[in-house]
Amino acid sequence: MKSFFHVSDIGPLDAALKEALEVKANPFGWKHLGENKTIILVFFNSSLRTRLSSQKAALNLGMNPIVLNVNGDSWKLETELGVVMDGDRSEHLREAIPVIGSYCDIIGVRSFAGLTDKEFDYAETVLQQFVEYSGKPVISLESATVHPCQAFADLITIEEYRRTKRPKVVLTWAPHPRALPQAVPNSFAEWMNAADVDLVIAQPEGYELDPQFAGNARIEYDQMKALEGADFVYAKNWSSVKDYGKVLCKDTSWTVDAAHMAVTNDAYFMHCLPVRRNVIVSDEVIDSPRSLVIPEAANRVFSAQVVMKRMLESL
Ligand code: SN0
Repeated sequence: MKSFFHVSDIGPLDAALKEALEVKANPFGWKHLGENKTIILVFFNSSLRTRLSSQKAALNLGMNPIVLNVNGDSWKLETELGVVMDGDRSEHLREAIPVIGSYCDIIGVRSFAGLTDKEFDYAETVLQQFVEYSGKPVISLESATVHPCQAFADLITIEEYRRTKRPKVVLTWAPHPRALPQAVPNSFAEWMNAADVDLVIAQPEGYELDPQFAGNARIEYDQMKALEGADFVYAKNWSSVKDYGKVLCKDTSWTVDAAHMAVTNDAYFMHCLPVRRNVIVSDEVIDSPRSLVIPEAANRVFSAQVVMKRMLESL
């Protein structure tokens, strides 16, 4: 596998899921693959799960993980080409990336959407420079438009907990005080569209996801109606695509609480974390036995491990 951004990069999902469950059952079974191999994980933004699960996945495969926190430990990096670098950014990606590439075999990059320039974000300008200038396989650890390691872990979790062959999965927008990227809902929708599930996206007007990710999902503007009979409720806030990066709605009636869960088919609750309690979801729902947020986060190790395993196998 050359890079990991989209569901198409992983090939048939049945095989990927089977492999994830094999890796989960035997996490150290492929430890020889990573011997004398190095992965560099570059973080332009904060992280808890991605940072730890990626390192754990690399260690399970016998690899050496090195973490670089840009803006903290390194020089501040310029990401735009053609600018006069007389500000506070000391080094350009054009030099930093090939240097990083010369020290490792695989690169993981976290680089959130800036949410000001849609064209810059949706061209995945930062991630594409890593592909172009490093010469190494690149994993998106949440980049401007996608978070594939999360979506793969979500799919593994749904596979483990589903009670029917084709569960109803509802991705519901929920309120948040800040403008957040679309990467998590984009990838979740992309992966659920590719999987054998009935996907419904519930959102207020103006929150339509880019069609390349929303695909053929049913869109519902009445959240309660969308939730009826759901087997899985996946809550997430995102900012508007149309009115790029803007918060258009703060309606707290969209916060997922017990009344929302009551109309579902005794659904499981999911969220990628970090989550704002009593903003996105009530304490009662996230603390209930139907909440999968912890097993979902635990599966982040195995989604990352399958991706790294396949990259190591094709080096
Ligand atoms: C990120 C996002 O894309 O929504 C990362 C999710 C994995 N979330 C946040 O930035 C939340 C920040 C906050 O203040 O709650």
